[in-house]
Amino acid sequence: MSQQTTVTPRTRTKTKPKTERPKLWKVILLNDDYTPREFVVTVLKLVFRMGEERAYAVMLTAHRRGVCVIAVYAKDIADTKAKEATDLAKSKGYPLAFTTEPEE
Ligand code: TYC
Repeated sequence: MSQQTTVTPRTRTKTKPKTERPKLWKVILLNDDYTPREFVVTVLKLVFRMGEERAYAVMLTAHRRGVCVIAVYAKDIADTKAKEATDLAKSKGYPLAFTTEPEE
């Protein structure tokens, strides 16, 4: 008389909330043979809000080693600042360039 019902327990696929932080991006200063040292320092102070001493040290590192990591930001900020700094140099006729790359 009484009907038997089979209850199949539902396997719940609970999605684990992903709270991974978005990657940070490095802004990298590239050396060149033409941009005056003082102009590099000015751009670092203006765009990256560095003090004179830090800006000078960063400029010197890029000058000696070819590149120097300036700072890390969220991707859009890193891209905007790198472009702003590169454009500023371009507007003065200097080949000074900044690039971005993701952190490990
Ligand atoms: N190498 C340049 C010079 O001798 C100065 C310079 C330093 C340029 C750092 C770019 O990222 C740079 N005038």
